[in-house]
Amino acid sequence: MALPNKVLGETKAVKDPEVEEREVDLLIVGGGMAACGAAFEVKKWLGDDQKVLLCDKAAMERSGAVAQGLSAINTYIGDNTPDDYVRMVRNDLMGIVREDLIFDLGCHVDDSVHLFEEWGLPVWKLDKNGKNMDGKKGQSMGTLKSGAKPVRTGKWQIMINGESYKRIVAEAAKKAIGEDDILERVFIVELLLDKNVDNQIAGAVGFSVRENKVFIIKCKSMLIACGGAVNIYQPRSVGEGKGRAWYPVWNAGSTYYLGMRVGAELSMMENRFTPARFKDGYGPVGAWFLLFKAKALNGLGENFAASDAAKAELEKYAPYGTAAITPTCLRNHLMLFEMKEGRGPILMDTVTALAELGKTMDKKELKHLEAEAWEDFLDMTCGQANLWCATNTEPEKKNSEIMPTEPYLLGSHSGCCGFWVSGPNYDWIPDAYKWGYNRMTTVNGLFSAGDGVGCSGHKFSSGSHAEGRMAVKEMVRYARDKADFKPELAQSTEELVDMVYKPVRLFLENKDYSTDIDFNPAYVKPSGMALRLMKATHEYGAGTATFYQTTSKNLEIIMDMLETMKEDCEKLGAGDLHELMRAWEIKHRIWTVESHLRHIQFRKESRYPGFYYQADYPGQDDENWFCFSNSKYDPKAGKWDIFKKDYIKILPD
Ligand code: SFD
Ligand code: AMP
Repeated sequence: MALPNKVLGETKAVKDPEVEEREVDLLIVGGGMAACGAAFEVKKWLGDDQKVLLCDKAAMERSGAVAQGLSAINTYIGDNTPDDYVRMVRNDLMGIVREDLIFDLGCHVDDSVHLFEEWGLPVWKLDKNGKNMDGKKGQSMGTLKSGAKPVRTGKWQIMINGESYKRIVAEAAKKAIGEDDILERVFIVELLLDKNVDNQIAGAVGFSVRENKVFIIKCKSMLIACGGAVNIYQPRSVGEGKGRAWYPVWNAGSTYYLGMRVGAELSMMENRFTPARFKDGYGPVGAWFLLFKAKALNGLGENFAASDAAKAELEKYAPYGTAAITPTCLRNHLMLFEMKEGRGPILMDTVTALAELGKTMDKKELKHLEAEAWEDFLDMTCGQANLWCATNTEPEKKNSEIMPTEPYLLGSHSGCCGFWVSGPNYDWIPDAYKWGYNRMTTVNGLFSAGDGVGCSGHKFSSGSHAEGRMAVKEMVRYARDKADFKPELAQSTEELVDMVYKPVRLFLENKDYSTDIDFNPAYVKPSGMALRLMKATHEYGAGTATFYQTTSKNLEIIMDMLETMKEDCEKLGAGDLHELMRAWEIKHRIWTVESHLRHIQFRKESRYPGFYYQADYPGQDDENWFCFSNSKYDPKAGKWDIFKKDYIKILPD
């Protein structure tokens, strides 16, 4: 498949695309960490008579959140226990989590990390004197599996030289599943339920972003692992920097959209992740806080997190706020508190941190330390290193600002929105948490992993991979148990093609009516719709414009705006294949935002201060809200239902 010609522009869309129909037992939608885990694992369990297919909207070598690489693996249990992992996640997410899912993940995640190392990912090690050995030196210390000690950033995180992390993981995945069972550059638009069997997944429809072709794929079981939702709120960057974000810009909430549209129950969609990041470059802060032991200072140069005012603030959120490790949202809350009190901006004290570490180092070691500080960004957010160059920032000489970014929706990092899925079939797991197949959503045959699985954050890259592996085994079992089931679609091929190519046809029919192809009374372009969504969330949906605060009235207004946006999506126009993808992405984003805000509206408290605040319902109300909030869109009736679900504590404190 040829790449679009840069001179001629993107591949023009035509009215009547080719159609390719396929039928498999298992369909994996996505090609990121979770999907690569599934692809690596699937053929070990698949019967000779069963078929699998993986569809990624991009190219697996560099798709998803790990595209640019990462400099740490944030979940490696090692000498810790899965019990402690559950306690850490529970505390970080303010108490309401699915302990069964987290424990299960904690039992399996290290095996994925061991595989990454076996496939060639350099993991930093400690030498016998406790010194850090990175790159090849780290490899010479032996493998984690054989007992070598990793360089722990924090209790759960280990350092890697991870620029090529995704390539390594994708190579193993591709090799295991085989090139013939992969479709790259195919964007999945909608999932399809079975015509005859109620609440049973039967397939998906999508299109190639490289050639005019629609794919209709039937299956018995499916994994949706399309990552989180990015660019749903106006980013802080403007002008030429717009589009810059921390999480992967190409993940448009498809996971949530695809599942919710066929009626899969969602949980904790109100939970968002508003990460603190190096301002403007989005460089992650974990390595600086944990490995380099840097402190964040307020504008007066004070270590505000250690102040009495901060302690008093945290005590309001006990037991989480007073725990040994302050939850991520509350760390943000403290930053916002300082800024609102007029003591901003917040600075990462890189100068003192490097000077302190350098005290016991000779010149060569010191140079190496400085290189590591740069590499932290070069391995995963190289734009931040560019920004340091552009602003003459030498971290050993000049501190850098950090700032809470715009919000993201995800279930694998320090957030926990996603699907309500079945836990594994252990006797200690309450019946309300399991319904037969581990990681299956409430739609039969439809599974998720990584950012898609709700109520169990802090999986990160390694946990998402492991969860994909866990889910796919159950998918094979499901498909085998349903050997006699023959998926049948309710829609005809023509109806499906009409739906997918509607923006193209609308564009082609009307494009000559106006003098500017982007402005036309008959259609709206996706780029305009994206700006419209971002303005609305920014101002009314607790974006950065209002310091992440919203009110009941604001929510009422934005819900109304979203309704109109959804109506107007029927008039999206797309002239090329890239634009067709943008048209579908914006629809996925709008629905995802709607579910997020519906949940915020439902939960009458502010459980995650620092991530968002409801001014009418400040603080936490454990008496009424120590429970999950779940929602379900009924595809037949076109109606939403949103309700409480009991939280069941499994593991004692
Ligand atoms: O520093 C469709 N993450 C970190 N994890 C770590 O372990 N260590 C770190 O250092 C991490 N940090 C970090 C991280 C992410 C990013 C962007 C940065 C820094 C800058 C988090 C992990 O990366 C994350 O947890 C996992 O990648 C989540 O895995 P998964 O599989 O749930 O999502 P994905 O990898 O993004 O993959 C999504 C895939 O879906 C495809 N896709 N395909 C078909 N049709 C559609 N409609 C689709 N929509 C999307 C995508 O192409 C992709 O293949 S740090 O901040 O802490
Ligand atoms: P980040 O770079 O912010 O994505 O964080 C990477 C990892 O470090 C995650 O597991 C975070 O939970 C953790 N982390 C980041 N900052 C801190 C901090 N100040 N204290 C404890 N853990 C942190």
